Amino acid sequence: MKLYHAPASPYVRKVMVLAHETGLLDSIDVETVSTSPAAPDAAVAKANPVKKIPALVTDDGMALFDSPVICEYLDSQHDGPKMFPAPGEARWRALQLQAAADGLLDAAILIVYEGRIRPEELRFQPWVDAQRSKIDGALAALNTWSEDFGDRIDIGTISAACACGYLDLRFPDIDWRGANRALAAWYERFSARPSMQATKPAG
Ligand code: GSF
Repeated sequence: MKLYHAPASPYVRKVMVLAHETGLLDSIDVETVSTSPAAPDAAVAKANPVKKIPALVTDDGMALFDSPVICEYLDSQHDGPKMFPAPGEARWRALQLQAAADGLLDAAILIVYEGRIRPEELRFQPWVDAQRSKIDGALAALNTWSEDFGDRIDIGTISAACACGYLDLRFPDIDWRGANRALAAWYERFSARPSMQATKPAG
């Protein structure tokens, strides 16, 4: 399988952490690309009409996106403990957690692009503030839920960890730990996992 990849992408990291946890890493050929709304990568655009990474091309030529779909596909390709629980309460909790973490990342990425792509004179602070409010709301939910995470490893906790790691990478000025102590304590333990250490983005 070919994975279109960028080391700093938190959504790509979700896929890579799951691949580590499920023993699928050796079956994935990683192709590192650089893509942005202002300069989409042509190969990515062939695999994903939305022109975003991660995008996966399976061994039988199927092009899959976005990270939830790619992660669920990978989870169908191994015989170990599943990262997507079977239908029922545990599954809905894991998918709900993934959705909150992805929503945090979606808001964070929009702030990054506002600053990286939009010319300074066109930037709109109320827009940035609105995205920051979404990040804070998602963090509060993750913090509440994290009290029951225990040692759970599934698509939800993987997504939550990648979201926390992204804030450290791109928003070092946000002290998310101060207002979310339960989440911070959980993340301290979870981020020590080999799968997290092996996929830690360079600063
Ligand atoms: C979001 C991926 C995404 O925004 C997913 O995979 O879950 N819902 C998707 N990827 C960014 C790169 S990143 O910063 O993670 C991306 O491809 N941006 C390029 C663009 O054109 O938006």
